[in-house]
Amino acid sequence: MPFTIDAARSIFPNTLAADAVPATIARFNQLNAEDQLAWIWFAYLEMGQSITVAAPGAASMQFAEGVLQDIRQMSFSEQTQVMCDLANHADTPICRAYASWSPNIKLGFWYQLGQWMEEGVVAPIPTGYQLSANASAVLQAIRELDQGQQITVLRNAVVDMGFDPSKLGNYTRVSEPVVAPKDMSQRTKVTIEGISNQTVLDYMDNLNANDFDALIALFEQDGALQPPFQKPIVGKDAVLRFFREECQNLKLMPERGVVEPAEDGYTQIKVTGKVQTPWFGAAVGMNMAWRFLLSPNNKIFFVAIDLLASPKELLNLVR
Ligand code: 45D
Repeated sequence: MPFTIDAARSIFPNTLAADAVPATIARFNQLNAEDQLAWIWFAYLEMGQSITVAAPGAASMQFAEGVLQDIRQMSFSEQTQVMCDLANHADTPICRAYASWSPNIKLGFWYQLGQWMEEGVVAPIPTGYQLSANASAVLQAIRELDQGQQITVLRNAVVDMGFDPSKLGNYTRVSEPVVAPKDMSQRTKVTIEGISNQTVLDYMDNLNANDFDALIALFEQDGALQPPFQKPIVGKDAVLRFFREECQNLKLMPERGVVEPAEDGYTQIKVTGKVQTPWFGAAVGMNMAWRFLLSPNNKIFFVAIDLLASPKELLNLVR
């Protein structure tokens, strides 16, 4: 076999990803739990002035309902303890439940807590809370990112909280039910300047239609998908599970691309464009690249999805 997943990861090496995102997360992780919670609160408040969550119903919350109601009944100091435990990755029943949830459920959970903090039902960040000097510096760092990068930092901060899922042993993963694929009459077709490859066009259209069965059929059996700032997810079964658990209701708006032959009959294709998440809708268009490596029979052997460093990168199609 000519290509390994590892080799595939470095196609189009000139693609500049938004390294500021993991850098900001790394600095955030150095803060203590109180500072982390206050930091997210302030970042979220500031962002809320320019972008608001478009679809609070983006996650169906019945799965977190039990834990949310338990927290609602607690005293302020118990609630604060729960939030600190989550930031500290502590080993508690709530932190374990949290670890079993999909990212969308985690986001919905915090969205609800944030609402309750505003309403005074859940312990707020104390008025006049003074961020440490480090936390203030990290807050300044997120201010300097574009909106797509800001929401990615917040998302990743939330997803990392709770008990470490790899230490859970056998557990039931909790994610939202898979919605039915869009009706054929409701589907749209993308057009990508410079790209007529049907696999790439079908990838975009099927993901936009939540048609994960058609989508996964575009992959090689041992194919892989690498989400932004993550390691590749390898093999059709794992990729399909990822689509069902984490990729509902995205809107992909690819703009342009380039096709080049690679070794041994493979083809590499880079596409750039925007992606919207159901949480923020049209309010935030993330600048993204897809780097595809297609096998000789035109199936996806590898695709990396990158959050780009700047809008300028949308035009960077060079190898
Ligand atoms: O701690 O082609 C409080 C793939 C304070 C699939 C709070 C993709 C205390 C293949 C404020 C209460 C998926 C890879 C916390 C494409 C506290 C593919 C709350 C890409 C935490 C294109 C904070 C998809 C809150 C992409 C409520 C790139 C924060 C999707 C909420 C990106 C933050 C989606 C929210 C992103 C962030 C979504 C709602 C970045 C949502 C971000």
